[in-house]
Amino acid sequence: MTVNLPKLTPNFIIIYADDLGFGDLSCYGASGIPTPHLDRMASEGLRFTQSYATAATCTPSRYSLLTGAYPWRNKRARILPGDAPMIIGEDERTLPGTLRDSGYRTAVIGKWHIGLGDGNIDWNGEISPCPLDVGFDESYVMAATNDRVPCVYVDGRKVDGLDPDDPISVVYGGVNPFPEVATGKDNPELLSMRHSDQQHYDTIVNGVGRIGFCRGGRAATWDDETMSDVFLKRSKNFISKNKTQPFFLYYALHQPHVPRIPNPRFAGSTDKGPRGDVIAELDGCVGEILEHLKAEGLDKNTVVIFSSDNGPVLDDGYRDDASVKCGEHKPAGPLRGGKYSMFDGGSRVPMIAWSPGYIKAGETPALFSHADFLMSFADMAGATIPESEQADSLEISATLLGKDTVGRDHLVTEGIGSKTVVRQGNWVYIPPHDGPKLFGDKGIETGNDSAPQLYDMDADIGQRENLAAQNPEKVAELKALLESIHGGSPPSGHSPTDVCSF
Ligand code: NG6
Ligand code: CA
Repeated sequence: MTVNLPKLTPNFIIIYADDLGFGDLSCYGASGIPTPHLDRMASEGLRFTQSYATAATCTPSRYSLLTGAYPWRNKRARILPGDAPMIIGEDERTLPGTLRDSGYRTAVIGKWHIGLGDGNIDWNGEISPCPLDVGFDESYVMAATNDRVPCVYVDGRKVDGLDPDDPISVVYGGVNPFPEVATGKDNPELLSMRHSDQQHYDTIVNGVGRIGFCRGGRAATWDDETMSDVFLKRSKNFISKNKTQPFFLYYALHQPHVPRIPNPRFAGSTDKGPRGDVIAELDGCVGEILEHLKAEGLDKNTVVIFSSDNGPVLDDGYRDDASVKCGEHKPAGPLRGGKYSMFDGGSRVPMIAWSPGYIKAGETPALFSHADFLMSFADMAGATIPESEQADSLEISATLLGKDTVGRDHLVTEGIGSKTVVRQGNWVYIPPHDGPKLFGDKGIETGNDSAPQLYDMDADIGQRENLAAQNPEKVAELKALLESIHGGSPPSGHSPTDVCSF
């Protein structure tokens, strides 16, 4: 459908990092990892200090980014295995679908992790549903994460480069059903990357143990070292191809998620080991996209958002020196907790909105939820969404453009297992939860406590002083607010593939 749009309708690009923390960039206070392009993007754009992904893990956050709905509304929105079915319904309102209906060309390039197929996926045939069924015109994705099989790119409905004589089979759970496939468990001598847990010792692909069993698809297997270049090149092509009409690109980076395998150009470029190197690589990608927009004359008419799907983790299953080499660098900055956590380190993430034509440079403390892209972009694109389909998304484009510095009144986030947390103004309320205080051996605080927790984020960004006992009225008010949003308890997204008894 071609629609004549008003001249100033912007293009949109969301560059979404995978597990990048609030403190990982110099423009957010870090000093150990060079991120010159993101720092420049921040100095030319609007730097958010209180923007939140909706969850502390990937699938739930990305589900909200694309649908505008809080993840606990969908009990399948939890960390998905690589063969999980698509969790967005084909008739569900989505951000790309809304923009496509308004005349935009839309693409997702990079990490998907929202599920593919209908539960009985045939990797050797047509994959349906896929991103093309939920609003994207083009799709070039890794199905789940870079530590999960199948380690292939899916181009539209097909695995890219698949040799039909070497079909792919994927199985999750149990014991290895493919005797010819080497696993990290039985063939550790074949591993070139060391392991710290038993979840990443199934199929060995490129010398790295992955979660899940997989055989076949050798010609289609990705090369971890060039993954960044593959997604970047596709993204630049998509931009160039669509320069004469509005477009939306969801460029979903795989860095700095494990396994961290930078291109040799970046290997050793920092003194922080592979985690630092892939952050430097990610920064390079952002720089190239901004340069490319300028070269194509699109920099004044494109809104670029850079953010992350959840907070940081150092050791997430591979011993890659991230903890050892971290030194003084604090991936979550001043925040408590990290990936998986109910504390702010789990879901408060760096976010920069850049658009020389639309957004004045600066910094904003406005409260923003990644669920808000749906309504806010829709408004800028001239689309209207019926109230019944707005989900949890708010039209706060003025906040995104820096004209409003308050943003939301309140928002809900969640730690792993759909454990919800509410923030209103400067207050964060974490309901009582049983469970371990630390997340496995990752050194990350979960936020579990049998007592209610209340923090004043203005006075105590590190959530050190639980003020619940002194403020029973505030606790009651926020408890009631949270329950008015989701009822007594949200559906639990916890599953055996979530790590730890959590
Ligand atoms: C966990 C994996 C972790 C990562 C995560 C998903 C362990 C032992 N395993 O189950 O490595 O893949 O799932 O990350 O932690 S996410 O960013 O996609 O949510
Ligand atoms: Ca993630």
